[in-house]
Amino acid sequence: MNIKTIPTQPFADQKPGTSGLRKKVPVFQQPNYLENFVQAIFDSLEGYQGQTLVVGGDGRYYNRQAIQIILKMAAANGFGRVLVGRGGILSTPAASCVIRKNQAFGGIILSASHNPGGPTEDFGIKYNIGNGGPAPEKVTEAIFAQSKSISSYKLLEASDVDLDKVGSFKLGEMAVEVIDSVNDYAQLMESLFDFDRIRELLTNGRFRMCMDSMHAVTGPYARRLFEQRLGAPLGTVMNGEPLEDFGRGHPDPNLVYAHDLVEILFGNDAPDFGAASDGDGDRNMILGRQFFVTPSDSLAVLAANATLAPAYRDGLAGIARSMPTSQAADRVAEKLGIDCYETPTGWKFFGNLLDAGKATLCGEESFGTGSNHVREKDGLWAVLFWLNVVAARQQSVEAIVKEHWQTYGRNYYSRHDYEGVESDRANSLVAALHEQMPSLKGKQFGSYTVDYCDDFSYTDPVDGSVSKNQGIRIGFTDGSRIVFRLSGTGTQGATVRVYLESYEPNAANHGLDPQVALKDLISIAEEVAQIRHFTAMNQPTVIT
Ligand code: G16
Repeated sequence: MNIKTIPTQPFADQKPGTSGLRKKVPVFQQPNYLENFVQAIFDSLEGYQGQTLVVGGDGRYYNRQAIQIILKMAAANGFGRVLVGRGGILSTPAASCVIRKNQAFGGIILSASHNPGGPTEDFGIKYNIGNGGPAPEKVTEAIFAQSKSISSYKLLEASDVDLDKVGSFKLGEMAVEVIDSVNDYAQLMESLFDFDRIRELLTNGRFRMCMDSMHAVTGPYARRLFEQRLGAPLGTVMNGEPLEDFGRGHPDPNLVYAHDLVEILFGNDAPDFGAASDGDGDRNMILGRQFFVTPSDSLAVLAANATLAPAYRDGLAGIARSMPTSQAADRVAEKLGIDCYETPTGWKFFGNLLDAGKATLCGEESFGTGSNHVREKDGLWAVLFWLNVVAARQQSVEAIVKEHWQTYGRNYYSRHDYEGVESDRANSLVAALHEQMPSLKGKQFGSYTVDYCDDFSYTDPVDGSVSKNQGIRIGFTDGSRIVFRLSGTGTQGATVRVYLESYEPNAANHGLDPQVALKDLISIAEEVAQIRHFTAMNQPTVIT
C-alpha cells in the first residue's frame, strides 16, 4: 500500500459558512485546495479509524473528481469503509438517511446546493456528523482552525474507483461500497407516508401533478417515487436528468428560477399540484393551480395537518423554525400546546432539538422543510407530505391554505435579496444598523411602533452553546418584523437579505399581494437601513 504524505500550505479562506465551504470551481481546482479542507475535516475528528464514511454529491461539475480524491484520502487516513452513491450521486437528505441507516461515523456531501454548477460556477463541501446532520458550529470551527495550520495531507496512491457499478471494491485496506443512490431513501419515504392513498390520488385520472427536478439531483429519486412507486404518468417529472451544469439553469426552487414550472402552474389548463426541488434535493417549492405556498406557510400547514401522515399520527413533539421564518408556525404550535423553537439560520441548528426529541418538524423560509426522519431538510419529503395531506383532505392546495389562514390568520411574508453587493458596502449597512439599534425602541414609523431591536443571539437549549450576531431584528408592537442579515452561502461579494412580516387576523383582508400588504414595512426598512444608499441598488435582485 502506497500512502503518501504530501506537504502543503494553508489557505486562509476555508471558513465554512451557513452550510459548509462554498467557492467557485476554479478555487477548488487549485492544487491542494480540496485536499487541505478534507484533511482539515479528518484532523478535527477523533475515533474514526476503521469506521464508515458516507460520500456523495449532487452531481454538479467536479463532483466525480472530488470523490476520487476523497476516497483516496479516506483510505490513507484509516477509514474502514466508504459508502458512495452510484455515479457519485446522493441527494443531501439521502446522504443523511444513509449515514443514519448504516450508523456511519459521518459523511462528506459535495454540493453548492441551489447555486449554479459548471466549470466557472459553484462547488461546495460539507461534513455531516453521525446523526446524519450538518456539523454543528463547534465542529466547523475546529475544521477551520485545522485548515489554518495544516502542513501536509495523506493520500493513497491508487487508480480511480469505478463509481458507475454497484458493488464492493478495495482501496488499499479500505472497502468501498458503491450503493444504489435511491433505494434507502425511497424505503424511508414509504415508511412515513400513506402511499396507497397518494397512489389513488395520482392515478384517479382527475388529479394532475408536475414535479420539476431542475436537471439536478432529485430526478432519479422523483422518477422512482412518483412515476414508478406511486403510478403517476411518465413525464410527471420534468427536467429529471441530472446534468453537471443543471442545463445551465439556476437550480433554486422559487418563483424566479423555477420558471418552467411556474409557467405551467400559472398557465391555462394548469395541473392541480406543482413542486420543484433544488440542486442537492433539500429545498422544495409547493404550488397549487395558480397558487404559491410560501415556505413559512408550508411549515405551518404541514404542522397543523401532521396527524394525517402515518409517521406523525401521534402528534408532534414540537416545531422549530429559523429566526427569519414567519411566525405562522408559532400559532399552530400554540394551538397544539407544543413548543416552538426559534433558531439561527442554517439547518445545523435543528440537529440538537431533533436528537433530543424536542422538535419533530423544522422549517426555514428559504424553501426548507423537514422532520426527525433525517437530519437535513428534505425537498421530496415535503412534496410527499403535501400529497398525503391533499389526498386525505380531498381539497385543493389553495383551499387548504386559505382555510388555514381563516383559522390562524395570515402572516404576510416576503424576502428581498440584494445580491452581489460589494462586501464593504454590505458591512457598512450592518454597522450603521448596529449604531441605531439602541435608539430605535419606542420609535414611531407611521402606524408602527418599534417594540424591540436587537442582533439575534441563540442559546442552544440542549448543549447551552451560544451563537451571536445572527441577524438584526426590528420587532413592532403589533407583531410585525423586519430582519436584516448577510448571507453565509454566497461565493461572490455579499448578499443582503431583508425579511418582512406582518400579521393579518381578518379573513376579509387575506387576498392581498404580499408586496402590497407589506409596503409600509418595505418603506420603513429603506428608511432605517438606507438600503439603496449602501448597496447602490435601486431594487432587490430577487424577491420571494
Ligand atoms: C441560505 C438560507 C438558509 C439555508 C442556507 C443553506 O443561507 O438563507 O436558510 O439554511 O442557505 O441552504 P442550502 O443547504 O439549501 O444551501 P444564507 O446564509 O445564504 O442566508
